[in-house]
Amino acid sequence: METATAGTGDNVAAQPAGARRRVFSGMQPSGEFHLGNYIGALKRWVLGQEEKENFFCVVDLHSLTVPQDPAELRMRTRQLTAIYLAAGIHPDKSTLFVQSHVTAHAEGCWLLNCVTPLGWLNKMTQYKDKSAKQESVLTGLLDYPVLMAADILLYDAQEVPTGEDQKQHIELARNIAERFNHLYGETFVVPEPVIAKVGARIMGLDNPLVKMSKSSSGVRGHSVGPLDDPAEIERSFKRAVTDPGNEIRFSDDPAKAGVNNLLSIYQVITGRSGEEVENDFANARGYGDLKKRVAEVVIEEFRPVREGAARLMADAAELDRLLARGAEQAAAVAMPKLREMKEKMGLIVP
Ligand code: ATP
Ligand code: LTN
Repeated sequence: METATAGTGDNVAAQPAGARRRVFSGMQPSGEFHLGNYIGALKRWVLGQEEKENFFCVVDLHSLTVPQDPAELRMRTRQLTAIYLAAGIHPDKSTLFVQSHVTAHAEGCWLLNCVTPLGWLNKMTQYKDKSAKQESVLTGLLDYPVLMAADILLYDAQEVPTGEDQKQHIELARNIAERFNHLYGETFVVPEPVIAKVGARIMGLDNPLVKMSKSSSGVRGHSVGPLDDPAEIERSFKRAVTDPGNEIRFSDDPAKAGVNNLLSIYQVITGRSGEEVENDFANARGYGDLKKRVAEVVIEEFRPVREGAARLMADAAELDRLLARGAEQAAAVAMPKLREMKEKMGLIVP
C-alpha cells in the first residue's frame, strides 16, 4: 500500500544497517472499534508486519483519561486484543501487549512530563476538541500526548503508523525526543509518522464531513465494526449519506464527500488502484449499487475478524497468557531505556 511518511529521517541512535525498522503503534480499548480504526491503523499494521520489528499495544492507560466503567474496560482490553489477533497480528511476528503491564510507560511519562513545556500541550487540537465536550476535564487528558510519547520513545521506534488524527501527537513526540536529546545527550530515536495516502481519515457514514469516531458510535448508521451483525453493516451502508448526483468518481469536492468516502473504503479493502476502483464502478447503476458492493467487501473483510475474535474471547485465560508473554518481551526493551532516562536525569538507579 502506498504510504506517505512525514518525517525528516534525521534519526539519532539509528539501528545498525540491515536491522529491521522498528514500529510502535497502539489503540485505546475504550468504545467500539470501527472501520476507521481498522483501515487507518490495524489493517496497515498487519500489511507491514512481515518486514518490520513491531510493537503493538492496547493502550489501556490512555483510556483512563476519560471516565470508564472498570468491568467494561477489562472486557474491552481483552476484546481489542482478540480483534488485533483475529485481524492478523501474529504474536510470533509482533510483540502484542497491554500498556499498563509494562510499568515503564507510566514512569517514562512522568520523566517526559518534566521536560515538556505546558504550552506544547495546550496547543493539541484533540485536547481542545475533547475537553470542550466535557464538563470536568481530567489532568490525564491534557497529559495524554506525553504518555503517547513515552510509548513510542521507550522502544526507539522509527515508524508510527496511525490515522491522520494522530499526526500532531507524533509531531509532539518528536519535539520531546529532540528536547530530551538536547538536554541530556543522544537518547531517543526521533520517530516518524507513517500515514496512508488513502484511508487515513474515514468519514462517518451518516455524515461524510466528520471523522468516523468512537465517540459517535452510538449514533445509528455512523460507523460499522467487525463485531457488528452483517445485516446491520449492510443497512448502515444502504443509509450512507451521498449526494443528489450519480457520478462515481474520487473527488475532493465536499459535496461529493460521501461517495469519495465509500470509494476510499472500497479501495483500501480491495487493495486496488484509484483507477481500477473507478473502472469497477464504470457500469454501476447509481449509488445504490456502489453502497451494496462496498458493504459486500467490508462484510467479507470483517467475517474472519468477527469469527476469530469470538473464538479468542471464549478463552480469556489463553488471551491473558499471550499478553503476559508480550509484556515480558516489551519490558525487555522498555525497562533498559527507562533506566537510561533515569540515569541521565540524575536519579539514583539501584
Ligand atoms: P476515535 O476518534 O474513533 O475516538 P481514537 O483515535 O480516539 O478514535 P484509538 O482507538 O486510540 O481511538 O485510535 C486508533 C487508531 O485509529 C489511531 O491510529 C487513529 O488514528 C485511527 N483512526 C481513528 N479514527 C479513524 C478514522 N476515522 N479514519 C482513519 N483512522 C482512524
Ligand atoms: N493516541 C492514539 C493511541 C496511542 C498511540 C500510542 C498510537 C497511544 N499511544 C503510540 C501510536 C503510538 C490514538 O490513536 N488515539
